[in-house]
Amino acid sequence: MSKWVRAHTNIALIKYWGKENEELIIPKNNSLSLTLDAFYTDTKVTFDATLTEDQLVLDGEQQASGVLKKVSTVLDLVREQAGIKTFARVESINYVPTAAGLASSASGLAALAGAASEAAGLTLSKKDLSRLARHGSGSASRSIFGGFAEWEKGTNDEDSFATPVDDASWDIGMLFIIVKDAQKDVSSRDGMRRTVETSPFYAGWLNTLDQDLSDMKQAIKERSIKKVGTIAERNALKMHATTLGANPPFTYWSADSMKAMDAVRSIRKEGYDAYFTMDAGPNVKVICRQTDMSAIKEQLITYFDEEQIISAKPGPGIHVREN
Ligand code: FM0
Repeated sequence: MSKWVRAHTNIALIKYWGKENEELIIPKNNSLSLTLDAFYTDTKVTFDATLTEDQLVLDGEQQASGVLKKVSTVLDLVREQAGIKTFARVESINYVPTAAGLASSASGLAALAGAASEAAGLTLSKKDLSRLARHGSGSASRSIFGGFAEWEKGTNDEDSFATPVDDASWDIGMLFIIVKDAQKDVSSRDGMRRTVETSPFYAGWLNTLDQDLSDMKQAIKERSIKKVGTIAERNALKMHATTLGANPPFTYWSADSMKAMDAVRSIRKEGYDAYFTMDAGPNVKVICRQTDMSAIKEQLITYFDEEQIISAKPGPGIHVREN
């Protein structure tokens, strides 16, 4: 009997944005993230000789074969390593506190890497699990680890993987602001490709990354929310600036994203250390002290409905689910 494996999502403080090698998912730059407790995926894989194709049952619903591309990429690598010839049934449950539209490829593909290798009887190191998850989705490479993790870009399949940076067992947390006015979708995969290929600002993004990354590592060492937040906010704004220079241009920001960023700036003026970051969608994440989270949430619900705000703390790395 194969086991259920749980992986938590992560949010990058230094963003991954752009691939050096599209096929192997080797990134242009190192990235650094915080794994969170509030959002996670449980996955179980069963290799089954009676199947005629790979199957994905997500939250109880069988998915069309079109969405299976990333899943089959990971399964193929596991089959190759384990000498398995059969297709697999993948059962997956996404745990998201509300209907947040936070479908997470990071937790999903990390859990799949863990569950598939477990079902195949492979005993992979964390490093090799991270490499495997990377093939599904780049950001998934970081969800193998709890706390802060850095994905070292490397140059090839062997040396591109995440490593733990700090267990985040200090006073840091994140509030998610789930906005309601979703923008037209550009997937992160398509968005980063278009930006690399066409945005004149992309070079500027890459130029400042090493500095942001080393500043961030120092800030984490110092356990300084002020510094971690300031660097993360700056890094996210730079990433989002590159999309405006793309051809055709695009943005992940909606009117409510702007409202959320303004709210965070106002809360900061009131004396709280609160900083925002955003990914390839309109939701806004607020970096702050865990001990300030309820006070900051009180302020945020003067701008948004209470159910739009979700509190998260640092979360654990990938593990077999206990039950
Ligand atoms: O997480 O093409 O992993 O560092 O979330 O599957 O490798 O979905 F803000 C964007 C995540 C990108 C930043 O990209 O892309 C980050 C982002 P894939 P992902």
